[in-house]
Amino acid sequence: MRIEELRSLLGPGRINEDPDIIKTYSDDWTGRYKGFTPAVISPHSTDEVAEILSWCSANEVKIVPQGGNTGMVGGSVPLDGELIISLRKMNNANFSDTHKNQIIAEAGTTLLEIQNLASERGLIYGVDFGARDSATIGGTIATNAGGLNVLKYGTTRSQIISVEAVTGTGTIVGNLNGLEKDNTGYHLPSLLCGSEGTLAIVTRTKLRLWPEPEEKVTILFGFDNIQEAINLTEDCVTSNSEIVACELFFQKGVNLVREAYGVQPLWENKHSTYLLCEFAGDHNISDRLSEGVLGKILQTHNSVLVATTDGERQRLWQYRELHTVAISQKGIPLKLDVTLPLRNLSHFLESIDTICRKINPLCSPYVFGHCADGNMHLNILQSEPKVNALEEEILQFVVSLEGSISAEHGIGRSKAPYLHFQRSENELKLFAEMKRAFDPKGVLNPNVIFSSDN
Ligand code: FAD
Ligand code: 2HG
Ligand code: ZN
Repeated sequence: MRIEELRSLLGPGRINEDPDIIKTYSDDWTGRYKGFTPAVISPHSTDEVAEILSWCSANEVKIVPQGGNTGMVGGSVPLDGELIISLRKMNNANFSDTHKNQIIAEAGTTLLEIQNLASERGLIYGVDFGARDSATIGGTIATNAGGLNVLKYGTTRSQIISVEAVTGTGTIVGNLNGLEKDNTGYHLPSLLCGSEGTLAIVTRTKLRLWPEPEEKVTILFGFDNIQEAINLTEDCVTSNSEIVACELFFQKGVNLVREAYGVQPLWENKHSTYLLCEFAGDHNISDRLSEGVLGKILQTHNSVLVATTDGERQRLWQYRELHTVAISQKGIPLKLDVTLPLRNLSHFLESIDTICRKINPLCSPYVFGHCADGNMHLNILQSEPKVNALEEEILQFVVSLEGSISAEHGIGRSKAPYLHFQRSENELKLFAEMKRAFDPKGVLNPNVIFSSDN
């Protein structure tokens, strides 16, 4: 590989070959994917991204786009020795001159930087989740990240008004016009959301912001069975327009969070199931909550904690948000991220232990997730050596229940061998043709979404 040629094209300070530094880019957050790369390239502008990709294309050099490297499906890791292009140096973000409720951001800006900027104008960005301080806006577009507030604001796809990107040949496409209505042919922002760096590298975007709610109330419910929690979820989403989050988790996960962080037990550990609901809107939400369906439950259900201040709300959220890190402290889990229709969710949740133990009696599954979206995260500790059998059996089960094998983390490398469980042969052929149109030399993120097994 003629890295020197690329260095002379880009100028100094763009290419890092220091083994100690590039190691930190080569392994992923989960610890499951460990790659290797000759160099990490850090462009400072869209034109530089275009230079890099046109050089890669001309020389047929494969390259992996990377943002915060917090992805959960191995999509940002150079498993076959590819170059890494890191967008982290491109991290400017400002309010748009043309639309007061829009931010124009470079791809490497973190979610937290966007959220902080939005709050300067009393606005919020609709996507939020635990990795907010490292995940980048480019990475969230590439994975179409979901998170905690999809119920109210939608996934990343619903926040992106315009996008600028560079295709596999080094061609700059898109615009930053920020027009809410722009039906001029194919919609590039929609197409690139969820494309996982296989079609183009996102360089800049225009994001839609929302008015900040005046008040938030967070309520934690303890239950003794799953169906009760699902019923309450359905009641909330059908009767309350102020609900923004509805998160499900279980005592087994709370035990791990308690062990890792020493948080207080919930109702003396007597419940199996927890539902965390958050409401946001105009002042006096609590008064409105005391009316209607939810009001009855609040009056009659014994295990309810209501939080109205930021500190109290955060105290309740930590039981849910710390699951991922607490699990990682115990080992490297097999991670599955699936959606089930709500009508099939309790059957899935009640079956999962038996399915896992049938394949590997020693494995230890943890489940938690975004209940209103039917999106469950299944983290299986001690999954070795039957990882593939576990993945296959569980994902087939999800498909048989009319669910999805990837809810919000994407396909990456880890789910690529299973994409045909859900997508038809005709669709996969069309995907391959789209990939060829954007990246004819196949330099961008090889083996992500597309697997040689498909
Ligand atoms: P990376 O991990 O660097 O890359 C992810 C993918 O995007 C890769 O395929 C990469 O090649 C591609 N990519 C990166 N940047 C670009 C670009 N500029 N152009 C084109 N392709 C690019 N995800 C959720 O959806 N919801 C959650 O609730 C959630 N919670 C999380 C909590 C924790 C504690 C952690 C560690 C992760 C969580 N994630 C969640 C997963 C992860 O943060 C998201 O997938 C996020 O979108 C990845 O962003 P990133 O910048 O780290 O991307
Ligand atoms: C969450 O919702 C994230 O907390 C991470 O999507 C899920 O760790 C996981 O599997
Ligand atoms: Zn999630």
